[in-house]
Amino acid sequence: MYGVSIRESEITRAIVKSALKFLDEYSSVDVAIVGAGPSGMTAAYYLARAGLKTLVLERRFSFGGGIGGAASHLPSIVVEHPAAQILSEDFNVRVQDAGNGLYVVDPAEMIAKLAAKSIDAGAKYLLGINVEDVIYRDKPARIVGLAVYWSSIQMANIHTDPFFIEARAVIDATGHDAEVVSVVARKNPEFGLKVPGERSAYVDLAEDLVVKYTGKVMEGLYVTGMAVAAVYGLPRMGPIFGSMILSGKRVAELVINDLKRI
Ligand code: 48H
Repeated sequence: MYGVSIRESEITRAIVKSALKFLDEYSSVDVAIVGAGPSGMTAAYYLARAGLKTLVLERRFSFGGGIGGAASHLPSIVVEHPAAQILSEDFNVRVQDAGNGLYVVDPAEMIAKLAAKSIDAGAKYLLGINVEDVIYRDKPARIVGLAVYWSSIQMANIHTDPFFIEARAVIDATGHDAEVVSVVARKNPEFGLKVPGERSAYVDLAEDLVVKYTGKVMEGLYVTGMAVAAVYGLPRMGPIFGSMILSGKRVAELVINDLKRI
């Protein structure tokens, strides 16, 4: 074909060699981010840019989380200041002034550029991976990694033991259900974590509080994005995404600062 003869087994070897090299290299990372939604991808960009070995684990085969389906499936994402400026300046996303302090961006562009910018900064993504549990240590209590398996296995509903990824910091960016913090709260009650779930909508309050409460929930475990609202019982904000960007940036700054001190 095109002057080259392709052996089927060589295709297999190329896949297996490169995939295993990747999994080998990334079985231990500085930061594991669970979820490739707006907060997770934003965090990935700043963490990778700071030189940290950053891996994003996403259960779907696609980027973006809630960005794509954004405002009731209408193709516009609303953000406010200063997230609009951050999207424009750091991610090169085109931002349109919609008046009243609001700005509109194209969801497809936002997904593509958050992904591309974070990858160009050095972040790695593993798509189609479901995070089902954490690895912990006691004395002192801390989270030191994740237990994961392929999403297809989860969908097939057949039991398989997970494999492990060690991380100096784990970030829960799983959105409304705060899945990582929830599993720690359920399986390790001695750590005292609770996930009360988010409250009803109150945009002004929600946008500020989600950013304010972004951060460490216990040693080794951080929370960003909508998961913050679930963990701290904060109001939701509906189809406005400024706090997701600010929260992702903030968690990255906190993790960078903490990891520098260790
Ligand atoms: C692997 C997982 C797992 C798992 C989930 O929902 P997201 O977009 O999350 P955020 O917090 O970055 O953004 C929230 C925003 O999209 C939103 O919903 C808003 C602003 N709502 C306001 C309102 O009032 O409703 O993305 C989370 C990602 C998704 O892609 C999931 O597939 C993924 O995390 N994920 N990946 N293992 N256990 N759980």
